[in-house]
Amino acid sequence: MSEYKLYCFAQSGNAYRAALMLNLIGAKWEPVWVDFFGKKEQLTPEYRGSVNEMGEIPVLVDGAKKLSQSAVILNYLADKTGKFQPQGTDERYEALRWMIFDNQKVNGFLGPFRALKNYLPGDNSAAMAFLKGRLTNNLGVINKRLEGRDFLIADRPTIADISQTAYLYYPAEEFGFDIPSEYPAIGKWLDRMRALPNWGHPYELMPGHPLPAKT
Ligand SMILES: N[C@@H](CCC(=O)N[C@@H](CS)C(=O)NCC(=O)O)C(=O)O
Repeated sequence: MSEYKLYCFAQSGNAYRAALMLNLIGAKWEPVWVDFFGKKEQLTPEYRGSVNEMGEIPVLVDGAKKLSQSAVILNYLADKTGKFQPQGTDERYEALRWMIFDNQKVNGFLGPFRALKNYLPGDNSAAMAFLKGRLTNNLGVINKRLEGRDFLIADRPTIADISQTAYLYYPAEEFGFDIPSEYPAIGKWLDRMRALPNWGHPYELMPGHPLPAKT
């Protein structure tokens, strides 16, 4: 029987952070697919009433406990298992510092950029151009951080690294630019993360890929 349930869908890099963590710690878990694009379940009163009042994915269920916000989920699982846990106060704050920067300005911009390119109709070019400008700077910050170091905050992978992966393994054509080759230190770090036991790609770990063809 599964110990954890994760509300998720394959196209969500935010949910991937939690799915990857569950896999890497060897947890028994099962995905609960959220029909984000079709029925837009996240907008329904049922979802907001009984799963997440914020109307967001991912949500982790551990017995009677329900947690949202991937950064909270990662901290919770690290504290519970001792795996990928920052050690000591300084490392904890450092992990938090990079996770907030990522949530807000790296994957926090990459997710909407990819959604505008692939899933949202209309002319999105102005919004995409704005986000691309911010991404060029912010992916550059992460690339510089990873030059000459193996992982973001320590000499071993922590939840800060798992959080940072979010959208970075999705195919280059979904962005229109190739992150691992344009940001080589990120590319090498993605290879190191991919080599961890039980690593899985977002499209393998979470249900709903490919999306049904539009009729
Ligand atoms: N900071 C949140 C972001 C979660 C998030 O924005 N998830 C998207 C799906 S990938 C969502 O639910 N969006 C719904 C909305 O923005 O209304 C996290 O890391 O969990």
